[in-house]
Amino acid sequence: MRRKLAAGNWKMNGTSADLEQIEALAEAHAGALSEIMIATPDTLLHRASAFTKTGPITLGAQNCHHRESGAHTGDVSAEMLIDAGASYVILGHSERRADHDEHDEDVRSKARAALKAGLRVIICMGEELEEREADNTLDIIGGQLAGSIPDDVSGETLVIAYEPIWAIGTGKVPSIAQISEVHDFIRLRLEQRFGPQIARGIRLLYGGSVKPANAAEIFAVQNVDGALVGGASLKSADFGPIIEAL
Ligand code: G2H
Repeated sequence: MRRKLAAGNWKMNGTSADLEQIEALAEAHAGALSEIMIATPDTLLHRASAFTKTGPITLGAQNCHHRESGAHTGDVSAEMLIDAGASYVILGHSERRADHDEHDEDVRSKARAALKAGLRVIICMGEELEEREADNTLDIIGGQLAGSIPDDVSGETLVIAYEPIWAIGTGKVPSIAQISEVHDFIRLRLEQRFGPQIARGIRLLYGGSVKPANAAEIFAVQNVDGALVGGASLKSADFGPIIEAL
C-alpha cells in the first residue's frame, strides 16, 4: 500500500512569520496517517524543522545542485539541504525548467546527486497547453519520464508529480479522465522500466490548482497518491482540508 502524500510547494514565498502555518499543521495533524511534506524556501528549513521533529510532517527543498560541493556561487547542495532539515527535494518543476533553462538531463543529474546524499526526490513533469491540444501529452510525459528519472530509484526514494503547465496557478484543472489517463500511463511506463514491484511503490502526485474544493475528487482517481500543492499550501486553513481529503 502506498502511503498518501500531501506535498506543499511554497515556491518563493514565506518568511519567519509564516512558520506559524507549519506549527498549526503539525498540531492539527499530529495523528495523520498520510504523510505531509512542505517544501519551504531553503531559508526557512532549519527553523521549520523545530516543528517537524515528531509527527507526520517532513520538509523539502525546491532545487539542489548536481555537485556535492565546490565553486558554485549561490548554489546549495543536497547534503546542505539535509543538514538544514530537508528529507525531500522537488526537482524539474516547470518554473525551474522555464526560469533556469533546466532540461531533463539536468533534472536527472540533480536527482542522482540528491539520491546519493540521501534525499527523496519529487520529480515534476507536465505538458504545455499547445501540447495537450495537439494530443501530444503522453509523448511529452513519456519523454520526460525517460529523460529525467535516474536508473537507481525505488518506491521509497522516488515520487513523481504530474503537473500540466497550463493548470499551474491558473485555477484550471484537467478533467478527471485526463488525470487518470496520464497517471495510468506513468504507472505503466514505470512498470516497463523498473518492473512491477518497484513501480507499484512509487507515488504519483497530481499538481496544478489543487484546492480544498477539488481535492477529494482528484484523490479518488486510481493511481493518484496525493498532490503537489502550491498556492493552497501557504495557509494551514487551505492546506488542512486538502490533507484531510487524502
Ligand atoms: C503547481 C502547483 C505546485 P499551484 O506548480 O507545484 O502550484 O497549486 O499553485 O497550481
